[in-house]
Amino acid sequence: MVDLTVSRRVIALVLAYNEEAALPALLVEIARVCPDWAVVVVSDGSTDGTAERAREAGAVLLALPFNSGVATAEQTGFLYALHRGAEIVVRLDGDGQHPPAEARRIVDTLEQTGADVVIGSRFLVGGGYQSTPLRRWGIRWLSFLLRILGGVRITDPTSGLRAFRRRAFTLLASVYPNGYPEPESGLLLARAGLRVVEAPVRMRSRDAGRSSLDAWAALYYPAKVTFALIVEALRRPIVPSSGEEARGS
Ligand SMILES: Nc1nc2c(ncn2[C@@H]2O[C@H](COP(=O)(O)OP(=O)(O)OP(=O)(O)O)[C@@H](O)[C@H]2O)c(=O)[nH]1
Ligand SMILES: [Mg+2]
Repeated sequence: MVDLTVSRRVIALVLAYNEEAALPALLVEIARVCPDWAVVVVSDGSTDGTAERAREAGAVLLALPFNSGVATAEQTGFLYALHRGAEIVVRLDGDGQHPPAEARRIVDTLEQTGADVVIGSRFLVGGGYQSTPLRRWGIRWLSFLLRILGGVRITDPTSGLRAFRRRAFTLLASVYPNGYPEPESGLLLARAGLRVVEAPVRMRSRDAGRSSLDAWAALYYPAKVTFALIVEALRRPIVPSSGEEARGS
């Protein structure tokens, strides 16, 4: 068994819902490429062997009793990282689409640039998995909205491959958008005055398990997130250092 819990400075946060097919290879790859990271898998109500595969690989398993969605799973990981004193959290998808070597590069970018958050973007250099044409259309629309609503340039706002410094995940542990959280959290962080930058990454296509986004969700997603971004832009920005848990009304 590989020891995936050696360090608490950097936590690789792996979100996994029914990913028993892809998870073992991903965990072996993380241990090989990033042996100095602790690895935490959040499985909320997976009905397959996801939790067992995480345990067998030696990862820390945060198992929630029922399915609560990506946002709750991610926030659970942030809370864990906060309580374990981690300095950096890097999020990877449990379906293997986020290569650990790319995760390592965005952590390096976080450390070198002093940014609070680094988002891995598939569109800065091209290559690798770039999603379907319909989804790319939605991504471009959300990117445009983020620019006009928050003045922030995020070319890949739905990317889940992200690295967070403690200041950023402390804030997100107390305030985190529900549903499809990635674009909205980018806006929230930028409006809170945190430094959000992008770095080029290559992703892989999903070759095992099932996507949580069906054709209906691909249409519903941009509509729901557009509304959520507008509401977020109208709210008072969060102040990270004092009382971010209590947003003014
Ligand atoms: N813990 C947890 N993880 C989830 C949940 N929903 C999705 N995930 C994980 O989040 C990651 C991203 O979800 P995907 O369904 O792959 O979404 P996507 O990568 O945008 O879509 P594809 O490109 O079609 O794979 C995957 O690793 C999923 O296992 C959930 O409810 N709970
Ligand atoms: Mg995926």
